[in-house]
Amino acid sequence: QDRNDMPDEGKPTAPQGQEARSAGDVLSGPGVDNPSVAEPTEPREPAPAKPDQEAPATVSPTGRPSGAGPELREQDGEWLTTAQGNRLYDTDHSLKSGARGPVLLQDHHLREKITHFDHERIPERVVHARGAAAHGVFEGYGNAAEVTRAGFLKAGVETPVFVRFSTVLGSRGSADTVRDTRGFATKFYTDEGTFDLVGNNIPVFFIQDAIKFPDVIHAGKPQPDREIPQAQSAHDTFWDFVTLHTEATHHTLWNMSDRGLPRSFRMMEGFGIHTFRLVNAEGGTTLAKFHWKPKLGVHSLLWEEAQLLGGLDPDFHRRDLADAIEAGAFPQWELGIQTFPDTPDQTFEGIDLLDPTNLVPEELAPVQPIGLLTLNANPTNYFAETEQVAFHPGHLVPGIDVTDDPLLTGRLFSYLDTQISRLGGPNFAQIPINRTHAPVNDMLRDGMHQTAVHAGVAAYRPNSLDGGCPFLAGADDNPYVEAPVTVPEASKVREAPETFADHFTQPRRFWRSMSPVEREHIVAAYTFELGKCYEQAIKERGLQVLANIDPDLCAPVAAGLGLPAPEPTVPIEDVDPSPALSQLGDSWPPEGRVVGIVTDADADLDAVRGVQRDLLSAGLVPLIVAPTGGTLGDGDGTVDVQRSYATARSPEFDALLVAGSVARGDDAYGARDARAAGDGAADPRMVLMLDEAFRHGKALGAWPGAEDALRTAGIPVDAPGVVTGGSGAEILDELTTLLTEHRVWDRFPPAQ
Ligand code: HDD
Repeated sequence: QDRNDMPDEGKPTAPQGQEARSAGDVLSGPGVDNPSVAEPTEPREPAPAKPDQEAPATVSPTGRPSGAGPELREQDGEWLTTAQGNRLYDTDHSLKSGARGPVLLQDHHLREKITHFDHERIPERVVHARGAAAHGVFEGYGNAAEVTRAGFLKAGVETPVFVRFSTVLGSRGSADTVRDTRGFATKFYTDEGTFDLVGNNIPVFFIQDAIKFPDVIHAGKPQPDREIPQAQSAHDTFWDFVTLHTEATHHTLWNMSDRGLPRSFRMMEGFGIHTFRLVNAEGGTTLAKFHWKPKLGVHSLLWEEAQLLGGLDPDFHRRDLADAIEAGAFPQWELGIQTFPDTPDQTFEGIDLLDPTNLVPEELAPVQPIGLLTLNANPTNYFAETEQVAFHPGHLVPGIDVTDDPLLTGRLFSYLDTQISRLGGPNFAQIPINRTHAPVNDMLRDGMHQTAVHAGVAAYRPNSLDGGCPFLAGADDNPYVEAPVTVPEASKVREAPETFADHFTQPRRFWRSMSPVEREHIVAAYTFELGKCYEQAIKERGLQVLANIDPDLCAPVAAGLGLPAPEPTVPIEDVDPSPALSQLGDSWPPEGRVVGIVTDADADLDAVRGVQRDLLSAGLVPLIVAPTGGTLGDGDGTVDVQRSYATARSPEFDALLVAGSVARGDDAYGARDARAAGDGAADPRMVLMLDEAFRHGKALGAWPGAEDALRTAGIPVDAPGVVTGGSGAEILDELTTLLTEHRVWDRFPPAQ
């Protein structure tokens, strides 16, 4: 209905002293034959930006270790307000017509609060949905100048970083300790723009060409009919894919090894995987692979621990990272590079450097450390920072360029594309955690969630209205330069090079580089995973792949599945092992290791406090375990309990020291457990904890006088890694030494 058709009494009336304009007036304007309305003909001066609207802003929370400054916190003043800043006097009751009457639609606060809540979630990442992150700093050693002109690698340059670790397959709420690859993505906020190194804790990838990425992920994610299983590879579609696409064999073998079950994000290596092209100040190029080497060494959980933790503490890894940083035990990694001459064939010692299912053994090309990463601050807000951070392998800085690895090329497309739907539009670079620390002067305008208020009228260049700016960098300004390498002239084809065809030699090298106990774990993992498949044909195909890696790997898995071991269908050629691939055989700093001190109110509490102090000053984390929570002792000499019998379980601890008895707790559980009859009987929960810790190869010690507690729990006190019989200090010393090797490996009988 036209407004003019309204009856007179419904028409708006003109404010006093003004004439109401007719519809004809409103419609007049440029192009309408009405000389009384003038069209502007002179270009207008742009309105100057207000000081707080300068755009795009370069301030970022990462400039401050805590992650957010007051200007970014979006919270100010003492009063609870609406999003528009109107003070509220009540937020717990809807506006109603009388206390028992209907809720009124006019309640803006109610509608705003619920509407905002309804839209709190954004789509989770299609892969790597579950993650945890931290802020830190990277310092270059200055020794990479010969191969790259990247400014952040120069000696002493400190660059803020944000690092996100993740699992690949699970949803955002899945457990941390599942068997999976871990993401290791680092954002360097360098002066020359942002550099993202988006890697994993495994140096090779499942596929050789990005076009297969949707397929491998469809196969690994929960099956589409029932959405089962969550965050696990032990199912038919995953094994169907990786046995039909044998290029996945190498990565799958790493997943089945201890690398699939990291003890901590702090104890993982990281790899850039692809071969990159480094460019030095003279334009000379070198091929390189990036490595992160953790100062604490590479260590893993046992499968049983990982499974227990899935229920006991699904946040085990994120908690471990956040606790360590909060306690000041800042995790550190050295960034290293393996370098290779940039030859036309892009191979090294016969290894195709463009094939991301290949690694180059460190014995052939040593990893040269070029800088140090320290994570020193937890995020302030998970959603704002960890969830909204957007990585992209195409975020490069001068001196680091890409190669023609077909997996990398596809990634260069995918990451930008995914942020647009995940973060709701093309302006995700303006989200505080994603803001570069370098000045930005781009021609990107408008779009969903545009928060910059751009001044000027000429969003193009050159122009004659905004001074022709911005200017283009010249050769002396170290601009972003793609290395002008020659692209071979060839026909357009959809095929892989012949050098991508060998899928078994590199996995065989990995298998043959493992220690006996690591091999035992791999055999157990394949037996479990293939054993969980329903389809017989998939199990048989899985065994065929294993036979082609090495019949010695295939035979015990076949035995476990109750199937015959097939003959290999490829020649089983010898390959030199690479000792660097094994996690065992060295020792590492025990810092940050968790030592449970099992004690009780009757123990020598002064001595317990002494142990706590010694462990803390050695950089370890002592946790007091006692029958119930609260405080032991009274007066000045009290000890706070961190874990009770009801909350303590073995996988949380790297070592246990019994400094008291393990007698039945008098909480509800202890009191009613029929097996714990009589005063002084061992508490079944402590028996279980000590038994598990022993089976899992944890260092165990008993304080003088507490050896009986171990015996009561059925622990053979003369077994390797069980420390009794010395002074308290000696026992502690020995436990700490045992921790430098992560586990008491001698307790595991060598595999047959
Ligand atoms: Fe990817 C996320 C690592 C291949 C497509 N990837 C993502 C993350 C990591 C990796 C660590 C999480 C980043 C974060 O914490 O936000 N991806 C890798 C590595 C690969 C790899 C090391 C091979 C060497 N990825 C790969 C391919 C494709 C993708 C071949 C697509 C063709 N990856 C994505 C993605 C994600 C992603 C869909 C999901 C969320 C995101 O990007 O930001 O675009």
